[in-house]
Amino acid sequence: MRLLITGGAGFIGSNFVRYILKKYPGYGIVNLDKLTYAGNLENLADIEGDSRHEFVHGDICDPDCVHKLMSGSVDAVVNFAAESHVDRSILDSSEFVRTNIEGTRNLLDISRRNKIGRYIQISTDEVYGSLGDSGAFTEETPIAPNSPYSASKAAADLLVRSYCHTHGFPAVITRCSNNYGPCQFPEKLIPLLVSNAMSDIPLPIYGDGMNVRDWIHVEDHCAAIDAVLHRGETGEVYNVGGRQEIPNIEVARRILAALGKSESLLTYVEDRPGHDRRYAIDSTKIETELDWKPRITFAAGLPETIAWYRRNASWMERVRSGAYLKYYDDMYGRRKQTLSAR
Ligand code: NAD
Ligand code: TDX
Repeated sequence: MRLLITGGAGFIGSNFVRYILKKYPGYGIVNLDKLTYAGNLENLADIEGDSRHEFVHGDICDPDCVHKLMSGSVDAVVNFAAESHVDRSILDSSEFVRTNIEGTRNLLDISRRNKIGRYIQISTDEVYGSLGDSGAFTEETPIAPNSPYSASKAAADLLVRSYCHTHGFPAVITRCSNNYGPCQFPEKLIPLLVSNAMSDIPLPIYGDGMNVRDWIHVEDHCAAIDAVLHRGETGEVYNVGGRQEIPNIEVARRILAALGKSESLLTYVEDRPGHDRRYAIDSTKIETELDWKPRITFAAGLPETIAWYRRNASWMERVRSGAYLKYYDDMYGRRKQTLSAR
């Protein structure tokens, strides 16, 4: 099988590329990524030179680029490419609308024209909005996004749904909860707190710290996407969650304890505007229909993830300083592949 993976230089996408190459030695991957601030070729350094993986620097909104890639032999598309950070969407939503909505539309149209056999839209639990103290999102929960980020993801989901309904387009949507693991950009809670704690910088806790997220290790998310890619039913939505709901302040305390740092680093800061209070995912459908379940507990996955960031302190340092952009130039200069040369 030959996959077009978009956003494969980002956090989840790069983990998925690695997951697929390891599990399916016969598969080929075309990895299309714009290399925004969040895309980092260093996340793929360990598979450099693997002929089964071809990196293409490009934009999912660019019809010519996407068409050229799809008119080769692509069997399935997995769309990770997105602007993914809620706080950034509050400051400026324009790139979220462009990439997350227009980019998805472009992929859908060109996939349809090229008769792609399977399309997976990587969505998020945030499209369902926020929960009170009890209950969990099911696939039947009405969509009620609260941030410009989640609104753009919900709009993309609705486009995917409409292409399935109107054109019989073979798409499936996954909606996953908060991921953690190696290679996550340190604007997101866990790598940000780990990085700050390692440098004895205060840990910013929004509001009262009691907002709850359902944490899933990125490896478990990759396994869920694998299950949906191979066994998911066209037109369906599959929720994916870790069944590990934890308030933010508790996450921060566990990180400090794991690193042997003082809780005096905890610093309550002004709340995020429109901050969703609680997410929880009911993933019964994928567990029963596709035989998937999360395997990595937060108790095991968090220390392992912290250990990864400690072992890769130079990765973190380069990402935080912006020096990884130089790595782009070095790596990309060597591996540059213009579409016209393909
Ligand atoms: P990320 O921000 O780490 O990576 C996004 C990647 O997309 C980057 O490599 C970036 O360069 C690329 N990209 C951005 N705009 C692009 C464009 N126009 N064309 C091509 N590439 C582009 O994000 P992530 O955390 O890995 O999330 C991946 C996907 O999973 C997103 O769609 C996100 O909405 C979804 N998701 C994330 C989480 C989470 O906890 N991180 C949870 C559920 C769903
Ligand atoms: O400095 C911080 N302090 C803090 O208290 C940051 C960055 C976050 N927070 C809080 C806000 C949230 O309640 O921690 C929680 C997690 O925040 P993020 O890491 O920004 O994630 P979240 O807003 O929950 O969204 C994430 O999960 C769903 C991803 O960023 C999305 O891409 C994904 O769709």
